[in-house]
Amino acid sequence: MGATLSRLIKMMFAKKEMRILMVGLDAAGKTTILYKLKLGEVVTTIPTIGFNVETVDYKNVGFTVWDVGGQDKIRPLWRYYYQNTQGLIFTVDSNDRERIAEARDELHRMLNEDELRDATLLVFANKQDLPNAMTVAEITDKLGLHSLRQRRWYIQAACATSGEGLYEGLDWLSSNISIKA
Ligand SMILES: Nc1nc2c(ncn2[C@@H]2O[C@H](COP(=O)(O)OP(=O)(O)OP(=O)(O)O)[C@@H](O)[C@H]2O)c(=O)[nH]1
Ligand SMILES: [Mg+2]
Repeated sequence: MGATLSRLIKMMFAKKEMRILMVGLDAAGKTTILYKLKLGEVVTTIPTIGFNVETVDYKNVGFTVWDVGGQDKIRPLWRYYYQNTQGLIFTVDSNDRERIAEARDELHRMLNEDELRDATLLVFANKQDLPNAMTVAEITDKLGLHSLRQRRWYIQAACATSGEGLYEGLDWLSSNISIKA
């Protein structure tokens, strides 16, 4: 009994680690989000060829975030990052109405992968500062999120440049991923 209790207490206070894969179409704002979280600053980005990886510490959780380039030619590389992913962050440019169907297809293709079966899904509806941005409700609909079965998912309105919504997203992830302490 005592051993179980001390184990429980340890689990509650130990720093938790979470492996996060962040993908989405090119120019959605993934790298901007990563460095806003890591440095608190808006960095000047260039399209990511390959990946960036950073650890973001927030509320006793160390999020290891893999930010993988989203240009169409390099999207086949996403799958090399699937293994052990606990949380999937799918970032959408809320202003990009022309490519929202393409984003939906990429998202659903990925969610059908066996390796991502247990991954929790957070969608960032990014670039909410732009006047023509689609709302969260519209993006939820266009991405077909309500059709997802056996998937924990959440969509968060965000603006990477101001930082709005980013920590709310991490909050949701931290309380909705089964974590190994
Ligand atoms: N207005 C606005 N612009 C943003 C926002 N987030 C990112 N951007 C801009 O969008 C452009 C693309 O951002 P990136 O972070 O490089 O996009 P990415 O998703 O990493 O793109 P790839 O690496 O090609 O996959 C940059 O010019 C950013 O400054 C936002 O919330 N609002
Ligand atoms: Mg990038």
